[in-house]
Amino acid sequence: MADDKDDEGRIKEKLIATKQKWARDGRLLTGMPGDHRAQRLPPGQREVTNWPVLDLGIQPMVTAKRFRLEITGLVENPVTLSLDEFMALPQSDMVSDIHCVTQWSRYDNHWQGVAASTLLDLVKPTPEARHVLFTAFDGYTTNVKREVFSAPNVILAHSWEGQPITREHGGPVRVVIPDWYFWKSAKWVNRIEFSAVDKPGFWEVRGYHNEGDPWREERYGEVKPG
Ligand SMILES: Nc1nc2c(c(=O)[nH]1)N[C@H]1C(S)=C(S)[C@@H](COP(=O)(O)O)O[C@H]1N2
Ligand SMILES: [Mo]
Repeated sequence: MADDKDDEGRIKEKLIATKQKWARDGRLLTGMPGDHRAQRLPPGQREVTNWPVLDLGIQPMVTAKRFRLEITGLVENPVTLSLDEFMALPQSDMVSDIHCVTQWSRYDNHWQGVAASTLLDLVKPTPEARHVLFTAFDGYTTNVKREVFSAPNVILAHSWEGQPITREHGGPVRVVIPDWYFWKSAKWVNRIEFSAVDKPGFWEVRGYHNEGDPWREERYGEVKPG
């Protein structure tokens, strides 16, 4: 983690340890039976109207000069984009809800940026590329299956509600994967790697679920009952 300069904060070891314990204990699981997909609010969530900030204690300063988006691995056409090159790609607008594993949901967020589908057309992942790993400027990583990244509502966003995404929320560019819990949406994204094998990310190796579907309450992996 070469980027965790002092002015960007310190890793919150205690907070990470607490969240890891919650994962072990299965905290926040309602165990509500049935199919909840019909309702907008997933089980165990409550709606908020503010936008909480969650990070590991580091909010990297990613200037336009420093920003690079590398898309690599099992792709026909790997690219490394500057911010200008990223902004010059075809732009999309999307509206989606946020569902955080810590139980808050925020409705109707207006995003602007480059659709995942646009990036997929650009780099052309090979048929073997079943998995995607995101790496961010704070050292954070998170993984999804290729089909999750390929969903039509996935966007690499630079703006929220018509304004550039702030540093605390992951600007200049963050991932938004609305159908999954928000820990899968990497802030300050730096690298997208396509691979044949799954590479679990920061929270996934600390007890979080490898998928993350809010309607199935996929908060934690291998929760021991009781
Ligand atoms: N780079 C990076 N991305 C990250 C995180 C992080 O610590 N670093 N935290 C994740 C978690 S746990 C959540 S809930 C959301 C929070 O995004 P927000 O602060 O914009 O609400 O970002 C996700 N993406
Ligand atoms: Mo989170």
